[in-house]
Amino acid sequence: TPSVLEKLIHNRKTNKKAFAVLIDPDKTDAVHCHTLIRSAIENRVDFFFIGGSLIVGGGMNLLIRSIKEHSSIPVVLFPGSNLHIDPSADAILFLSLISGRNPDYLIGQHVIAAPILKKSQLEILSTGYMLIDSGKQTTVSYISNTTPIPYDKPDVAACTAMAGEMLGMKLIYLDSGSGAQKTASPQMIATVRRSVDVPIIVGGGITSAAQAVESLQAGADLIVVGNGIERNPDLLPEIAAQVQALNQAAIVE
Ligand code: 1GP
Repeated sequence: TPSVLEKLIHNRKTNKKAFAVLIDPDKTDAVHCHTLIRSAIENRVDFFFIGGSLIVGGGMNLLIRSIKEHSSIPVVLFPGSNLHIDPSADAILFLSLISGRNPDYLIGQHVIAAPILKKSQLEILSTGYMLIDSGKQTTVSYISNTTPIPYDKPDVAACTAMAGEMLGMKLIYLDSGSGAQKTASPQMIATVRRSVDVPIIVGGGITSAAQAVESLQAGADLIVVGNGIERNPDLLPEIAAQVQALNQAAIVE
């Protein structure tokens, strides 16, 4: 199987879109998790993202093992700190919070994590992580003590993404924060898309299939949905169907 990055780059070249389901270990119990995994397999979800700003319970390893037991969908860690490293996953988003000016989240956590990651088999995905303002303060912005990029400043987002790409980052993630009232605007996504070549991940506040399509058509390569599916499990098949329809259309073109 191709690595996560290879798959995203290949998708980008062939104009194919991908869909990741975000699971917060604190918010899922075993029964709920099994239903979610089954639904993800049936609907050919591309990736599981595992994470949260705070992981209070100790359920991360159990969650990953239960996903691995039942499916071959790649598991990507989406860590809130270097306490959230688990070598039983397939890959980790090595996030540098480039929208912020807090050195700890730009490089500090990474120095501590590096020797642990080096020993693991995890695929390291160097990611320029950008928080986008969504009206109210998010947990990530509070915990990281950083200011998000203003919602209506696509140029700031574009220049930040360009700098990230020039620094060698392989992915750009536009995140409005879990449960955000609004996702990064299509205009911002499109501006970033025109400014960098690397795959773009968009997440935070996607609660309908229409919104997912809007972000993908604006230029997102991968959308991440957590809260929306937790609240309404039917959203998973709905979004998956739309992503497949877009990918069918891309083949016909
Ligand atoms: C948050 O991008 C993710 O970091 C997903 O957010 O839970 O709002 O879908 P939601």
